[in-house]
Amino acid sequence: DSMKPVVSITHIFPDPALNRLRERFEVHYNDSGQSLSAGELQNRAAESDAMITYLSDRIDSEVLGAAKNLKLVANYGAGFNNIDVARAREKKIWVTNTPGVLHETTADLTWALLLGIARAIVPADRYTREGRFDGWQAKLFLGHDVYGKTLGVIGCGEIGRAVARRAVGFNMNVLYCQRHRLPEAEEHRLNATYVPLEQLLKESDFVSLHVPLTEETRYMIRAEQIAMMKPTAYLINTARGKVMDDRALVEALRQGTIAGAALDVFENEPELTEGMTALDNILIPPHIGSASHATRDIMANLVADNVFDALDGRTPRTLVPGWQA
Ligand code: 8YV
Repeated sequence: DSMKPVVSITHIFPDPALNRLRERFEVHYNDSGQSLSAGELQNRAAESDAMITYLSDRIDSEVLGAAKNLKLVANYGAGFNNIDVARAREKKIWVTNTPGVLHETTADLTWALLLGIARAIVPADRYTREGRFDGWQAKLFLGHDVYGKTLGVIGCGEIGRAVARRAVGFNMNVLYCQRHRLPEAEEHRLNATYVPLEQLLKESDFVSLHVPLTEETRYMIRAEQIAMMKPTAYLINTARGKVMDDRALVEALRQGTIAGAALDVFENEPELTEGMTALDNILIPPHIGSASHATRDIMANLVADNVFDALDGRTPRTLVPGWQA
């Protein structure tokens, strides 16, 4: 039915939300598993009433410029650094993301990485699988303790706070830094202390990144910042790759400047920085922070809700901050 509004989905999308959309709209679904090219994104923008995008789609001024009836770009994810929000706003195209639904799952993964790297779970597992375990040894895979240590949370939004909250059970001292001091972060359940970045880097045993990628946060962690950390400390990035300099990290891990790192996101994702895979003190899952069955369905349903809002003439429920401003 050519009268139905067109909704383009640029990448693999969960079935329950996909089916909801198909009941009402003409859905152009890219289920190839490959990202669309810039030219293809422009074609989608030209033909669609709403577009559902994911982090690898660059929704820049050219793509937005091709739009004719486009009312909404609905990003399947909390981060939306892939979208030129200012340009969209100029063109009166709404932009939404998925806040409020994936922070707990991403905090779970952050803790899986934190514990996993501190106790060398992956190399230890590999050792057993390789048939090398020939009896208990006092010095086999010695790691560092987690309980009672200091956790530094950089960026205390909903993900950072969910990470900090989990630290209470490990009896940790929590430091946080971000643009503004945050009374919620100091409430009893978190008991986090606001400190400058430099102090957080110097005093933390685990440093975890939870800032969005913006002009302010791009490359905020470079060689100089890594050098401030303790030689026994670990760095965890489940935020965005370009918040840090991965080459400086690889070099620091080689030199023993810090004890280890865990990255769920990469500077030039999906490419890896040279030398990364040769290191044993780094964990590198493939951007799976929000990847639980339940959370991905909830995210996709929120994306669909935003599409229904926009195409039924309501203001979408989770506009990105820049759009509301
Ligand atoms: C998304 C993420 O799955 O929410 C984010 O910012 O990085 C992930 O949860 C990914 O961005 C796909 O769009």
